Amino acid sequence: MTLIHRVAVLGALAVVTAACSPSPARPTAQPKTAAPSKSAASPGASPGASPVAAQIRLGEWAYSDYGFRETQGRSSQDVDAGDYYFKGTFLRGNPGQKLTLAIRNVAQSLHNFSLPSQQVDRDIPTGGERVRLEVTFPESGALRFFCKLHADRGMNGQLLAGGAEPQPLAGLVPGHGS
Ligand SMILES: [Cu+2]
Repeated sequence: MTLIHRVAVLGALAVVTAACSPSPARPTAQPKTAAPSKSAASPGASPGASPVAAQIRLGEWAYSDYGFRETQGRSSQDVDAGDYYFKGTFLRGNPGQKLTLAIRNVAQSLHNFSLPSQQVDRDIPTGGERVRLEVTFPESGALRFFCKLHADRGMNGQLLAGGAEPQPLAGLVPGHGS
């Protein structure tokens, strides 16, 4: 078969294929990404769904652990609030450092950021608009912050001064005594 013939045959096949297709809905070429994929197995995953975080327990409180944020020398830090976590969870700063948190609710339910020793009790409404509030790192050790609605579901975090590690901290949830 000569090249000319081959081209002619292919051309004819293409015409036949096109003519036989009853509808253009089915693309003739299968996308290369048609290989088995995990995403196909979970079509119901919604964008607001949160991955399961490791929960660690420090004293009387569980913490949904979405990691550390190193904020030494910074003036602001973005934080996400979701069901039921803060991301980041453990914020490191210099002793006495002031830090503005810009907190965005990435979930469908109301959350809150509370740090009673600094008179902070702010709701974080849904919708994605960042709520800005200032916190101050302790001179040493750690301070616990929490969502007052979901602290018992692991929605806790800590401000860590210097090289302090996450540690057991007692603390009240408003409504559970004051
Ligand atoms: Cu919450």
